[in-house]
Amino acid sequence: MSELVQGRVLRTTSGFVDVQTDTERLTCKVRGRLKKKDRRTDLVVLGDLVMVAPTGDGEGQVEEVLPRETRFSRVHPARGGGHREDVLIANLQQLAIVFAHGDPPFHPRMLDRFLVVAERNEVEPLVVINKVDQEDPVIRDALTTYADLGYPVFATSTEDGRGIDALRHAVAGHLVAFVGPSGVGKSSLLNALDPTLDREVAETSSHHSKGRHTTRVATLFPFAGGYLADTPGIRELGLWQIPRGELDQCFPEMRPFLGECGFRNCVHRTEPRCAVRAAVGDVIQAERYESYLRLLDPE
Ligand SMILES: Nc1nc2c(ncn2[C@@H]2O[C@H](COP(=O)(O)OP(=O)(O)O)[C@@H](O)[C@H]2O)c(=O)[nH]1
Ligand SMILES: [Mg+2]
Ligand SMILES: [Zn+2]
Repeated sequence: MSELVQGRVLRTTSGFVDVQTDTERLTCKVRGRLKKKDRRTDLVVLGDLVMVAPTGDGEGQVEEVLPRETRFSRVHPARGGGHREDVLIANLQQLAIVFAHGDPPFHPRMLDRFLVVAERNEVEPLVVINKVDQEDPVIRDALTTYADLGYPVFATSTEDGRGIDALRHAVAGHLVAFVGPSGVGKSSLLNALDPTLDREVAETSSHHSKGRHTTRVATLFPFAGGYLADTPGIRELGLWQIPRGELDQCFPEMRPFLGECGFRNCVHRTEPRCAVRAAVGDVIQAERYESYLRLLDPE
């Protein structure tokens, strides 16, 4: 049997995964024994570190999946109650959440949704506000909220280059995904951050609103000394469900009050003696609490 080598999963398609080792890119099958052990579809996902046995001609077999540092999962309501999770990306380190001055308008509820998903997956969120070359007092004021919460905030412009070096420095060497509404400048930012990046990323992503993303495959691109994850489904993460009982922990400013409420399973909505509600308007901003309520009971 050939020596096992370590590699990173850069692409997954039905039945095969592309693995980048130190020296080559291999098209791999996944060992049957691994599949039997666990029938899940997220057995080997984008970003996984794996041990492969090369079988010659640029092919190989995945023998082992190394433990994941993080799992970026999508949560689905399960049949019969409870939740089911699908891991979309393994070892994701950062989620760059992009909004813009001017057009399209800032959407604080959506930013909060993205932040909650990042918190739940224990991935570092980077708040990126692009198009700072344009005036927008609304977003400028809103952003101090997020900086005060301790989130890293980057003000960037692909027009005049402001903030690009700082953002590049923050993402360098990491596995990062960019999310945010269409038109905020994600593709422009990717190109500004790493001009060697395959333009295909930029082109394909901009067709998102026309539904072309449904046919794309999950791919990692070498990016700024690390990797950029381009994953169908991740752009809709604003719609992901977080289990109700876990939502409060995804708001860092609520954490000091959890366990202080009168009822142990308090969801901080109408319960008496709620420590979280008592802090709204003080430590907890009313706008953020409003986002919490919306996520708790989506229409
Ligand atoms: N004024 C200004 N416009 C920008 C900036 N970045 C991107 N744009 C413009 O915003 C529009 C959408 O950009 P694009 O990168 O396609 O956004 P995406 O949909 O998020 O990928 C394009 O017309 C860009 O030229 C910026 O920093 N300042
Ligand atoms: Mg785009
Ligand atoms: Zn409470």
